[in-house]
Amino acid sequence: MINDELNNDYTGPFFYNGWYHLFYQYNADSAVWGNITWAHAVSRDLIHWLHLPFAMVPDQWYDINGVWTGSATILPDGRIVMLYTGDTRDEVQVQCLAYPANLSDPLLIDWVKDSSNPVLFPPPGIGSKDFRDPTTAWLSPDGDKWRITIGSKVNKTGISLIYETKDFIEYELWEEYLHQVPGTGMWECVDFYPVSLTEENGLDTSANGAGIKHVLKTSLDDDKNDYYAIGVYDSIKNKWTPDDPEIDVGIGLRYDYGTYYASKTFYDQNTQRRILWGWIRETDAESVDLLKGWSGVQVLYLATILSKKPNITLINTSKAQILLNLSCMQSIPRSIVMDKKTGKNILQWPVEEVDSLRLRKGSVEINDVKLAPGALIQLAIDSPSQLDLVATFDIDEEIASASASASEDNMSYECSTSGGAANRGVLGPFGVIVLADDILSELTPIYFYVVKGSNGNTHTHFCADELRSSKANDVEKIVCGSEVPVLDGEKLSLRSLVDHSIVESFAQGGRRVITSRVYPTKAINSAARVFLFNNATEATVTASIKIWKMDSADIHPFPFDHI
Ligand code: DQQ
Repeated sequence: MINDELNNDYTGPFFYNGWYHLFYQYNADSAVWGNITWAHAVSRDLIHWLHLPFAMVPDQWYDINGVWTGSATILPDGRIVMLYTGDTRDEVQVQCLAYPANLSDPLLIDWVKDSSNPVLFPPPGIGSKDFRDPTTAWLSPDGDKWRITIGSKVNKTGISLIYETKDFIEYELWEEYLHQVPGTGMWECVDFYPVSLTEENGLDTSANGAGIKHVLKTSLDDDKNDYYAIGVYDSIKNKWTPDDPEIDVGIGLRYDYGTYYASKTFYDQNTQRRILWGWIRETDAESVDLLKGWSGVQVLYLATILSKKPNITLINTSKAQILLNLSCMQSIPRSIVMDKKTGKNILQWPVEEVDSLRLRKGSVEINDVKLAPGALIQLAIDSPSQLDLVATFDIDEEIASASASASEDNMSYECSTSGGAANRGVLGPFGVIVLADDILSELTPIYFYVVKGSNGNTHTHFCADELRSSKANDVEKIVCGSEVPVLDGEKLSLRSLVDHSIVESFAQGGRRVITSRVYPTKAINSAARVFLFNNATEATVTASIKIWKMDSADIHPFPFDHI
């Protein structure tokens, strides 16, 4: 029997003295949520990780029911401030302050909770269970105060409270909210950060002014998805306004149209990037998680378990569910920039360090292959469960115009209600199939579906079809995706990172992203296959693809007693 354990949100990331620090919500006692502790890991390069002792455990009256999610702020003098939510012995959500015990310890192993904790209680009018997940702080315009925002709700309206502080101990509540959106419910893990309209680099959280917009992100407790919007932050009024009220936070764009929640960014001052991580939850039944003894994708612990207990059997999941390899931790870290071409969305892209895992030997490249309607081409690659794959697709223009009226009835196409890749249209679906077995009894297609109306307008959808991803019955299998902007002259492009039972797919340079959490039982390890396909009824598609086998990341366990 292995130890039961659970991982959820990742929390408080930062870069300091040459090391990336990552903490995450962890339950060492069970595969279901509870007893939440801060586990801690460090990396030099976001790829290879060293596991450290727990940073904080629930051991004070103000966090005895859980050391919940929080954020780090690095002060100009080099001190690190960690704000987190404690769940008190009476189950009241309060904000607490912690910091590294010894800043000269390069790994910052020991953490101290401040003696003035808790530093914030829920204010009047806010429910005691609706006050959590403080953000990284940013400076007020005159630079003398720090500001943070904390998610909450009033009735069904999701809100973002603003506090000001000079010392992170005494706080003043700003009268108005940073933002609010009716009908969106509790806002968890709010994130608020600037993006540059002109530069390629990311920005420090306090940056503001000309050529800068702000992204506001919330994790909606009611539907377990992360939504963001781009807007303008008036730092005098402390108000953020979305560029387009129709795609406001919680009702518009998602970071990821698959399984991705409780994400958080941090500014990496080392490389001037804004980096995003998210938690990939299980989509099987909780009873199954209890049987198998773990849940939540967190590579380090699985690696640790397996190194100590190589003969364990993971119930129901197949070995394919063991994510020892490519992923760094949680989701693969993504860099975030504004999409300057559309001006309407951010671009998310796997951090370039991931490319260092690409193995030159055994990579496959095919250029300009014609995929006729109904085409299916298997790609000969060994190690097909652990891949980085980049593909472009071009639809034969003549057919696309001739077919305009035929596809008119499909203008209301949506990935989620489309029936998946088996459902044929005039101009789609086409794309790649990963984690397939030889006879295609299991498969996960990642694809585009193009619709062209009689007015000549083209709509392109980017989808991932989990419907046949597993023979197992007790796992969620849906079709996910979204319409994706494609500008004049652009080819359709996708990149998928395949890691045994997770496929993170990026369309059009990261305008849309889908993380598929799948549970193959046959298409595992060397039995998995990769295909190019075109299931359109009329369009021929020209495809080019490059696939790299990916090396495994080094994950060093710390010698914990409980393993
Ligand atoms: N998980 C944490 C909370 C947060 C939620 C507790 C989001 O702080 O709101 O584990 O998954």
